[in-house]
Amino acid sequence: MIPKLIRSYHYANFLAIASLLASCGGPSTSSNGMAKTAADSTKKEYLSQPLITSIYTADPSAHVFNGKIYIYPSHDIEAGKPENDNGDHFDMRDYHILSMDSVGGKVTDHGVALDIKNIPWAGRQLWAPDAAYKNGTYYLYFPVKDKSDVFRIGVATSKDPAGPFKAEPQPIPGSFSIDPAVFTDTDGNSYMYFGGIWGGQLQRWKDGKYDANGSKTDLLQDDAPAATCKVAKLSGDMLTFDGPVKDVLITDSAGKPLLGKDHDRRFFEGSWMHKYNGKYYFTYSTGDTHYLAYAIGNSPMGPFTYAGTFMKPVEGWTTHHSIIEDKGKWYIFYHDTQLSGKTHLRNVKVTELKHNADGTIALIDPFKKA
Ligand code: FUB
Repeated sequence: MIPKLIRSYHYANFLAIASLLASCGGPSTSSNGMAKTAADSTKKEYLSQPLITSIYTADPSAHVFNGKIYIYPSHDIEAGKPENDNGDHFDMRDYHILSMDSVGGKVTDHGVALDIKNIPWAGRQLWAPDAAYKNGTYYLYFPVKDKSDVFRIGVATSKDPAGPFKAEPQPIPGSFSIDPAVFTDTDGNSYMYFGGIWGGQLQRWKDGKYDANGSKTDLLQDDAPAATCKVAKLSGDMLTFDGPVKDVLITDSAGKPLLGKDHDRRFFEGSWMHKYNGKYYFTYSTGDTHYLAYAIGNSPMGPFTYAGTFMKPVEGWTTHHSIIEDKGKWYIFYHDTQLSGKTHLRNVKVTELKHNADGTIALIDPFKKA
């Protein structure tokens, strides 16, 4: 069992630990997010290198459009905001879209695709976006706090996958929290997965109502089913939800929902969906334990059975990913803090992802022994 002191620390505490460890030259977390001891600080190298070094980028949502790979990341900046449990220091103000012909090719930064000043309802903090395509239009989905400081999800459109994008005048009705991930199934239906606990405010929402003191509710209790990701089918025009927002149910192998205290396995933020051999793979970050985990189901709406961890903790507090298939290979896009050593100034990376013959995903270690 993880002591309460360890479980309750957040971004700010992590930063101090990460800086300390960076000076020791090793990766910054152990499996529970705490400092590694001298005994396990073997010198390691990064598995892959930042895709771009001219700006800080994070939360990479990758897609193949027109035979090219487009990456829709957050654009991290040093905004000078104090670090706190709400993640106020992640105060991003625009998006840049990256593209490349294939993994390993030249990366192009297409410049500002959407600026917060051009989103009429936005207050602050442009967090992790995603994109989709339908009928000649590209859709950029983005979470941002509204003028009341409540996270909502907006959508912007363009005829070019690299933008610029024009935001709709209002957020998507019924949307809340962060980290939209849009999956289009082989039958043409699209679904949005969204939500993130703690700074992402998911725990403050109950029965469609927002409670600013929601972190004190039963939604984060140890022995209750864990607060979980949300999913909604998208309407034909991709601009609204078509039907109710539902919970993404993640169970153990006995069919029981994962519990709030199950920090190594329960959902925290940063979801993604991919389909492989007819099965639906729901992937996500476990947040304070820093794993990327996956659960497998027979429908895009779930339920999903927890299947394991597929990436060990990266350097930096947050871990956020996307998965694509391109030219017959599968890839995971992710981020760490190699360039800055600071948890809010991240850089995106890519490496290959492998499905095993039994349908499991091979575990990725973002570090290799030197
Ligand atoms: O980039 C801001 C937040 O950090 C994202 O929304 C989370 O997924 C985490 O990566």
